[in-house]
Amino acid sequence: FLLENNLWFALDKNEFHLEYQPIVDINSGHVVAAESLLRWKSEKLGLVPPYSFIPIAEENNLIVPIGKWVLNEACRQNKKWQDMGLNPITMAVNVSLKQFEQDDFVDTVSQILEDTGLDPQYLELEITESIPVENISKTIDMLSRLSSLGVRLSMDDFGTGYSSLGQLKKLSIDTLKIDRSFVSDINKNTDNTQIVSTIIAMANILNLHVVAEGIETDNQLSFLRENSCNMGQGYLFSRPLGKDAFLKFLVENS
Ligand code: G
Ligand code: G
Ligand code: MN
Ligand code: NA
Repeated sequence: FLLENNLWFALDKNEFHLEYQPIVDINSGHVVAAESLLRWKSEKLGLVPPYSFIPIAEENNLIVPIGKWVLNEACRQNKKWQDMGLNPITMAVNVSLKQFEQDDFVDTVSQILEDTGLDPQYLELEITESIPVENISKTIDMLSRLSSLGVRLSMDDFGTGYSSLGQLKKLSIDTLKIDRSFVSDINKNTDNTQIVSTIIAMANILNLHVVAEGIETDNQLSFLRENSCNMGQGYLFSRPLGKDAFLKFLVENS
């Protein structure tokens, strides 16, 4: 209750900020994208981790205004880096199901792109496999309208849910992000190693981009490179960084 009470006022009190984790081209090491990650520094509670407050924000729909703030902030920051003359990168933003369910979600995204001046091709919306299949035609329609805006769509935590690679095409998905639980099993000689190489091979055939999440070791990186995975994210490259540290990383790895 304490957490929820404080969460209601967190936006007005400016207690949120974003961190950015680099997503790199596995072959060149260059930064190609960033994933924005929400952080809450509460005056009363200190730093509250996302896994504690995001589920609550989803339950009481606060994730809708919070998510809007995240989108705006992430787009604004990405435009700012471009205006500084840096190599343009894609900004990946996590979007909750609750946000997708709003009838005005596509308009909201469109308005934010207009307000911030960010070219839509540099925004990527990360959705999870929990997207509803009951009302699949409504979902397909909305994702296709988002795709028509020019923004990119990625499937987060791929492999942990039920969606098939075939479905991703119907959902206008451009990129799939292999869940880090599979990546961490690479080189432990489990079935998951085979699953990773198979996902990459099939994604390449379907012309989907692939990001391997949670890369922590050089062995995992070599395996992914040998299996033609294009992009990677994980502590091996960098932890999520504050905006100044990210800028430094971007300048050094462009
Ligand atoms: O950065 P970290 O590992 O602490 O993130 C934990 C979880 O919180 C991740 O699953 C991530 O997808 C989620 N998350 C981080 N930022 C956001 C956000 O802005 N919106 C939503 N809906 N989820 C987020
Ligand atoms: O669910 P999602 O993919 O959005 O989660 C992203 C989260 O994964 C971020 O909160 C980030 O802190 C975490 N993360 C990123 N790279 C690594 C990694 O190499 N190892 C681990 N354990 N977590 C990571
Ligand atoms: Mn994510
Ligand atoms: Na993930």
